[in-house]
Amino acid sequence: MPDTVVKPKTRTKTKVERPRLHKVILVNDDYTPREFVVTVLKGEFRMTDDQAYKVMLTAHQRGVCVVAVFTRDVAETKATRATDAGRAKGYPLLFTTEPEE
Ligand code: TYC
Repeated sequence: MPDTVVKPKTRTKTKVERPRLHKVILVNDDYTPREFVVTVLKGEFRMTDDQAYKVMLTAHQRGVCVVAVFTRDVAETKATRATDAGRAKGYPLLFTTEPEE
């Protein structure tokens, strides 16, 4: 009788998880002109005039507004660029990021 050869039946399942998305958040302040906020939103986040105005107004009225969600790198880069655009003009305009739940 030949020895019984037991082949282990294992399967390797590769699980790829989607990268967590991060929100870019616009923070209100008392000094940055509304029109400038709209210009930055349009330039950095490819928004229409209408979309940008609504986001600016929501931040103005409620204190903050979620602008958009991206992968972490993109969210951080855009938030930094948009904040720097304000700083270059001497405004305290601030964009922050936080991971989505
Ligand atoms: N509050 C500013 C003003 O009255 C306008 C503003 C809106 C600034 C949104 C920042 O995130 C902001 N001039």
